[in-house]
Amino acid sequence: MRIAILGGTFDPIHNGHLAAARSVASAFCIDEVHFVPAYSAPHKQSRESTSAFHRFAMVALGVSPFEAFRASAIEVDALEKRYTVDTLDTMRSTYPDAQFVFIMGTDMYQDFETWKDYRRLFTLAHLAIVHRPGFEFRSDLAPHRVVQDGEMVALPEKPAVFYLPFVEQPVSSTSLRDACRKGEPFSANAQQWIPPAVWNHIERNKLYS
Ligand code: DND
Repeated sequence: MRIAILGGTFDPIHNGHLAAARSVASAFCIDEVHFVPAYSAPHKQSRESTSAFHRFAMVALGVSPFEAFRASAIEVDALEKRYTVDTLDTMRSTYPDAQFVFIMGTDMYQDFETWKDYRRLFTLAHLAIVHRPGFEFRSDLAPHRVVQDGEMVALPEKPAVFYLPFVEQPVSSTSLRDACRKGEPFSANAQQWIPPAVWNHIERNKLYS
């Protein structure tokens, strides 16, 4: 089985996350994509983020239309900060026969050396780095292969790094939160980037107003 993992704060999840995950799923013939909301992301102050429970709920609502997508509670269940290296170790013991692809945007890959045990991360899973507009891909960190749009890639036995330059999703959770706070007409634009069920959850719980 091939499992892709998209870790994030997801405050909120948006169509850019879903599109990036779909691109990776089709390039690598992925069976399941696990979206893993952080209880408290290692690089952020937790007071900056919406409650982990609301963020998990939004992820569950956002992924539900997609059969291969899952909302994973592995990090929120911990009720404390979890590092990606620990999450991957847990996933590997839960699914001993699976191959893993960890997805991240070029923004996150730029500071990858600051992640806990980043060298070991290269050995625990394949890395699929998706282009994020405004953030250049760092080609100096590790040998990598560039994946073309529409290409189907056979995963090698040994974990490798792949770059998907064709992902083009000009959106961020920060700008969506700001637009919601400003109200109309900004929030109407934001709504186009947010799955309808997630939008309802935000509105009913006044998450960003
Ligand atoms: P974010 O806060 O960036 O999540 O966190 C990403 C992941 O990195 C989380 O799982 C963290 O636990 C992990 N992390 C960060 C730092 C240190 C360590 C771990 C460590 O273990 O030491 P967002 O919700 O903002 O974004 C989720 C993902 O989606 C990110 O990879 C981001 O780059 C990507 N993304 C986009 N990709 C393409 N186009 C867009 C995107 N918007 C977000 N428009």
